[in-house]
Amino acid sequence: MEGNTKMEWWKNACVYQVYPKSFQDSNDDGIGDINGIHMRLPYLKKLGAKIIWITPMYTSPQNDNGYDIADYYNIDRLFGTMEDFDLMLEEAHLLGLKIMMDIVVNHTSTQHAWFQDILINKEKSSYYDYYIIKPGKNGNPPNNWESMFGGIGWEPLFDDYYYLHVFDKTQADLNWESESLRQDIYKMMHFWLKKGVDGFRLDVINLISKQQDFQDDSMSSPKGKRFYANGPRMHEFLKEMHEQVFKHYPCVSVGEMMSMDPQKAIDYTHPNNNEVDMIFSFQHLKVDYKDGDRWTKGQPNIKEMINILDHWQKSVNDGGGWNSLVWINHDQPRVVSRFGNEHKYHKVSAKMLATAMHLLKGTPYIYQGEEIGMLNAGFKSIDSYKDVESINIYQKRLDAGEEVSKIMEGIAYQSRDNGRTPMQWTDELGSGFSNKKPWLAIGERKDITVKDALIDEDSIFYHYQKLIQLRENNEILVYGDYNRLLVDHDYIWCYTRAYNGELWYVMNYFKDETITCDLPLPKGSTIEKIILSNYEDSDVTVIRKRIRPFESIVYKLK
Ligand code: ISL
Ligand code: CA
Repeated sequence: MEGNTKMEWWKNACVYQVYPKSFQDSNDDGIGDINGIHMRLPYLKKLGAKIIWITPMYTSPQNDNGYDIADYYNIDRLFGTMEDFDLMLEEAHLLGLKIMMDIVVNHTSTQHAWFQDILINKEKSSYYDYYIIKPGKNGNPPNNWESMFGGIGWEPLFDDYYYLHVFDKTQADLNWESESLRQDIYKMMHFWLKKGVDGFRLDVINLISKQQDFQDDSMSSPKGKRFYANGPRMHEFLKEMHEQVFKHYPCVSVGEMMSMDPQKAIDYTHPNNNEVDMIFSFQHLKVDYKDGDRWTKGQPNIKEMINILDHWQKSVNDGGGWNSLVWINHDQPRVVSRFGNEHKYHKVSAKMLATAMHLLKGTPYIYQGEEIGMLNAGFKSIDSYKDVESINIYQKRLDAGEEVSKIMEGIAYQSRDNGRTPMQWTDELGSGFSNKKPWLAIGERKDITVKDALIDEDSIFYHYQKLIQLRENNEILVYGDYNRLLVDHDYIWCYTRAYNGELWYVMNYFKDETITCDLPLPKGSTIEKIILSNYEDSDVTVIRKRIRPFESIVYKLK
C-alpha cells in the first residue's frame, strides 16, 4: 500500500465541529459566541477531541450564517472580538487542543470591500476581475446556470452585466483565474496561520475552477454544476495553495467537495500530490432521498449506504488517499433521527452509529450534539426555520403549487436547521445555551442534555469518549487495513481491521428487530475479548448468533 502510511499528528485525532452561533452564548443575546466556546473548551477536552473546527466567524451580514464573508481579517461583532479569539486560541493550545478555521474562498459576501468597489467604480475597479462578471444575452442572464439554493445563478450588477452566484445572491463567486485574487487569498491564509491556527476546512473548494466558456447546461442539477465542480484548473490551484501556504506550517487541510468519487478523492489527498490532507464527501448521506429528491423523505436504503462507505474505504485506502469519517455536519439532519431510532433504541442506535464510523480508517468528525445523540429540530411551522436554503425551497415549492403539508414534511426531514438548533447543555429553560430567546428555537427533544450524559456512566457521551481513546491508543485503527465480511447483508456491516499481526472484528447492525445470523469469522481465528459493545454481554468467547436491535460489537481476535 503506497501513499498514506506516514504518521501525521492529525491521523489519530478526532475533529469536533463547533457551529458557534448555536454552541454557547456567553453574554445572553441569544447567539453563541467565542467566549462561549472558550468556556466549553474543558468539556471538549474531557470528550477527547483534538481538533476543534469552528464554522466561519468572520465579519458577515450572516445571510448564510457566516459563509458569506465580508471581511476575512476580522471577527464578526456577533461572536466577539479578535482579542476574544486570540484568548480562546491561546487557551485551546494550553489544553492541547488545535483550532481549525473554516474558510470560504469560492465566494464572498456582496458586502465585501472588493465587491463594493466594483459597485462604485464598475469596469475601472481594480477588483473588477475578482468576480465572475459577464454581459447578459438580450436582457437575459449570460447562461442558464442555477443556484444551489434555488433559482437562477446570476444577478444583475450594473448596465447589462451580471455576476455569478452558485449559492445565495449575496454570495458572489470569486474569479480564481485572476492571479492577484489568488495572491490576496493566500496572503489572508498566512495571516491566520501566523496567528497560530492549526489548519483550514476549505468550504466548497472544488468549485473554484470554472470552465471558462460558460455554456448553457441541460444535464446537471443544479444546471451548470458539471462545468464548475472539479473544474479544469482545480489541481493546479490546490497545488499552488499548498506550495505557497500549507507547506510552510504544520497545518491540516480538509476540503469540502461535491460531485466526488473515490478516485477523485485519491487525486486530491494523496500525499505525493501536495494538495489537501483529506476531503469531505457526502455520497452516503443521500440514501434516504425519495427518487433522488432531497426534499422528499424516503426510507433509508441502508444496504446502499454500507456499500458506498465500504467502497470508499477500500478504494481510497488502497489508492493511498485519506478519508474523513462523517455522519453529520451543520448542513445535515441529525444522524440518529435519520438512520437510528429516536425513542426506544435512542442510546443503543446512537452508539452503534458512532462505532460503525469511528472504527473505520480515516479521520473521524463529531458534530456538536452528536456526542449526546441530539435529534432533529421537530419544528412544525416554516416560521420556526431560519436557514436561507429552507426558506427558498419552501417558497419555490409553494409557487409550484405544492401542498403546504407536503412541503413541510420535506423541510422537517432535510432542513439544515435540524443540525443547527442550540446545543442542549441542561434541561433548564434555554437549555443552558442562553438565558435569552435563542436565535433559532431549541429542538423539541429537550430531554437530551450534556448534564444527564455526564452523570450517566453508560451514556452516548462516554461511548464517544471511549472511541476517541481507542483511536489514540491503537495504531490498528489509524493504519490498519480494512476488510469487509458478510458482503451483501441488508442491515449488517461486518468488517475487520488488521495491523502488524493484530486483528479486530467490528459488527454493526442497522435495524430495530432481533434477528439470527451466522456471523463469519476470518479463517483460523477465534475471539480473544470484547473491546467495545452497546449491550451488556456475559458471553465474550463465542460470536453471537442472536443479534439484538442496533447491536454493535468490537472483538479482538486471535
Ligand atoms: O447544504 C447542502 C446540503 O447538504 C449542500 O448542498 C451545501 O450547500 C454544500 O455542501 C456546500 O456547503 C457549504 O457551502 C455553503 C454553505 O451554505 C454551507 O453551510 C457550507 O457547508 C455555501 O458557502
Ligand atoms: Ca452571545
